[in-house]
Amino acid sequence: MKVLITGVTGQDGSLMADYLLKNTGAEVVGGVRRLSVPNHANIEHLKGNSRFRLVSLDVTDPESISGIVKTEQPDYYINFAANSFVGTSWDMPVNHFQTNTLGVLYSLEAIRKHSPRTRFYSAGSSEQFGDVDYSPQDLNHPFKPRSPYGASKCAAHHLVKVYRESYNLYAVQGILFNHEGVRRGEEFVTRKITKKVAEIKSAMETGQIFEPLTLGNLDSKRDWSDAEDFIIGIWRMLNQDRPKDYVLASNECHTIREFVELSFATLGIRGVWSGSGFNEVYLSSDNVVLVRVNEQFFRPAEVDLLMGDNSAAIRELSWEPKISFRDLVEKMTFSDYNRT
Ligand code: NDP
Ligand code: GDR
Repeated sequence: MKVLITGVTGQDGSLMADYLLKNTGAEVVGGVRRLSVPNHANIEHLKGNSRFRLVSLDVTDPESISGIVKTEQPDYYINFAANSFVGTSWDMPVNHFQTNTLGVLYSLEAIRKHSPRTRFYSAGSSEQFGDVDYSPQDLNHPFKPRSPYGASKCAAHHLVKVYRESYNLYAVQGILFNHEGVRRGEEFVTRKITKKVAEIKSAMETGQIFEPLTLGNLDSKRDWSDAEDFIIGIWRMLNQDRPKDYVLASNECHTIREFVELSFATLGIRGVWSGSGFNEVYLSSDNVVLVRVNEQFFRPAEVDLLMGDNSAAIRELSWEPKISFRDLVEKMTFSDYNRT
C-alpha cells in the first residue's frame, strides 16, 4: 500500500505520516515544495525510515502533481497542502485560491487521467460554514464563508463532489473544525498563546522582564480538538465502502479568552481581565500586564462562533475524539514550557 501525503511538513501531514508508519504497513511518500531554508522539523525523525521518502511537489504546479501521480500510482492521495492561515487570506487571496482550490483541481485531474483507483482526501474546513445559521453545524449547514480562505475551501468542496459524481472517483472532503497540538504552527492563536504563556512563566521564575501576549478578538468561539484524534477520523473516511464527506469536531466550543485563562492556570498563574475593547488587559495578581489586546490582530470579517456536529462520524466511522479541551490546553502549554 502506498500513500502520497502533500503538506507533510505541516501539522496534519506529519501526524498522518507518523500514524500510517506506526499502524499500517504503508509506504509513505511525502510531497515537499522546495524552499531555500527547508522547514522539516516535523518530519526530521522519519528520515532514515525505509518506508518513508520525499518527493518534490508543489500543488500550484499541475505538471508536478501529474508527473508524481502517474509515476507513483498511489493507493491513497491525502492532500493537506494549503495556505492554511485564514488571517493572510485577505492579503493574498489569489495565493489562497491557487493553493487551496486549484491545487485540489490539479490533484483531481491527475487522478482522473493517470490513476483513477487512487482514493483522494481533500482538507475541508469549518471556515466554510462561516457566518453560521445554527449550531452545531453539520453537513446540511449552508456554506457562508467570511474569508477568502473559507471561500477557497468551499470551491474545493464543490470540485471534489463534481469529480466524485462525474468520474466515479473515491474522493472525499473532510470538513474539520480547529485541531491543534504540539506541532501547531506558531501563528495560530492556540500555539501563540501556549508559547507565550510558557515564556512568561519562565521569565517570572528567573525574575526577567517580559512583554505581554498580544491578541486580537478574545470573544470568538472555536471548537478545538486534538489533531492526533482527527488523523484517525481522516483515515477512516478514506476506508469506507463508498466515498462520503464527514464533519470532525468535538461538539463543544470555547472562547479565546477561556483558552488564555486555562493556559496561564496550567502553569499556576491566575489573572483578572480589566478594561474593555482595545484597552482590555489581563492582569496578574501583582498587577503586571500578562495579555494586551492589539487591533492589528483583528480580521476584516470574523467568524464569531463555530461548533461542529460530530454525530455522523461517531455513528458511521466508529470514531470519537478522545482528548478533552482541558487536556489539549494542558498538553500544549506543558510542551512549550518544557521547551523554554
Ligand atoms: P499547516 O499550515 O501546518 O501545513 C500546511 C502544509 O501545506 C505545509 O506542509 C506546507 O508546506 C504545505 N504547502 C503550502 N503550500 C504548498 C504548495 N503550494 N505546495 C505544496 N505544499 C504546500 O496546516 P495543517 O496541517 O494545520 O492543516 C492541513 C490541512 O487541513 C490544510 O489544508 C488546512 O487548510 C486544513 N485544515 C486545518 C485545520 C486545523 O485546524 N489544523 C482545520 C481545517 C482544515 P511548507 O512547509 O513548505 O510551508
Ligand atoms: P482559525 O485559527 O482562523 O480558526 O483557522 P486561528 O487560530 O488563526 O484563529 C482562531 C480565532 O482566534 C482569533 N484570534 C487570533 N488569531 C490569531 N491567529 N492570532 C491572534 O493574535 C488572535 N487573536 C484572536 C481569530 O480572530 C479567530 O477568531 C484555523 C486554521 O487551521 C484553518 O486552516 C482551519 O481551516 C480552521 O482553523 C478551521
